[in-house]
Amino acid sequence: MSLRDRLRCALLSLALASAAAALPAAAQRLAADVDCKPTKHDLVYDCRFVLKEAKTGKPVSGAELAVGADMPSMPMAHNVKPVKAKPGAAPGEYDARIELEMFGEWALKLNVRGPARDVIVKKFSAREPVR
Ligand SMILES: [Cu+2]
Repeated sequence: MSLRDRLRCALLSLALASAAAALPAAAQRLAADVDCKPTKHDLVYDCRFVLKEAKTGKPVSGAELAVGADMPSMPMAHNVKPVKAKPGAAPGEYDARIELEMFGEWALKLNVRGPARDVIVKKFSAREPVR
């Protein structure tokens, strides 16, 4: 690596670091557990999401959660409209019915807004039921 490349690299990482520092104070890392159960309709799943603070594991209630879905192997091929999740019974729980377009590997995109905000991507594999 030439000196110039090294310099460019250092500048780039500096720029990235300051971009990260510019995030609003309310931004915090969230984590999510996802449990999706098939319904009697193919490709329709009842999903339960548990949102929590990544650092402490504390459940995050009172957030607005919208769940979208995409297939990483088929960029731009799908257009699943994000659905709003409803708060569940326990703290940090949210429920949403997800309707996918084909079986295979999906990435669920959890868009969290409200008191806590983050975007969490979770893999989900939609398996064809054995009949
Ligand atoms: Cu696909």
